[in-house]
Amino acid sequence: MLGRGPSGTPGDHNRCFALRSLPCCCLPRPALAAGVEVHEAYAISAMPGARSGAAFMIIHNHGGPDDRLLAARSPAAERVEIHTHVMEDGIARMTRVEEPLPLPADGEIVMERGGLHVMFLGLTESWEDGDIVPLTLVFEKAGEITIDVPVDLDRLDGEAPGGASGMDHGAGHGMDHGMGQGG
Ligand SMILES: [Cu+2]
Repeated sequence: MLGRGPSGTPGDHNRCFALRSLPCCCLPRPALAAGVEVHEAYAISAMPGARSGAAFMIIHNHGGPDDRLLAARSPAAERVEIHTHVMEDGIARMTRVEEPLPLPADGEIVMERGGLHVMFLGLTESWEDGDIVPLTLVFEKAGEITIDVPVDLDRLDGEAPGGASGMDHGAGHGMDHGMGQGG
C-alpha cells in the first residue's frame, strides 16, 4: 500500500521526499539486481482523486545478458500496464504495449513523458505528493525488481519533452481508460 509520510514525524519517506530535488544519481536506493538498475523513477497522477496514474523511469542493463521487461505490477492499482504513445494524424495517443520490451546488454528502456510509461489503472488510493508507490518490474532474466516510486506532482506540467502532449497525458489519460472497462 502507499506509504504516506506522517506529517511532522521524520521517517524514511520524509527523507526521500527531502532528497527529491537532487539529481537522480543521489537518490538513496537505486534498485539493483542482476545488473538491471532503475534510475530517476517518479510517478504522477492527473489531479487529486484521479483514478489513474503513470510512472516514468530509466531502466539500465549494466552488462547483464540481453533481457526483456515482461510485466509490471503494483498493489497501488487494480491494473498495471506498460503503455506508449503512437502518433495518429499528428496526435499522440496512448496504447498498451503487449509485447515484452527488449532490454539489451548495456542498453536502456527509457520511460519518459510522451513515450513509454507504466500505467496504473484504478488506484487503490489517490496519490499525493510525496507518496511512495511500490512497483515490481518483471524481467525475463533478471527476475523481479521491486522499487519505491515517489509521487512527484511538481513534474505534472513542467519539462515534458513533448510539451502539450505531456500534459494531455496526465489530464486525459485517466479519462481515456475510464474505470468502466470491466477489466
Ligand atoms: Cu498510459
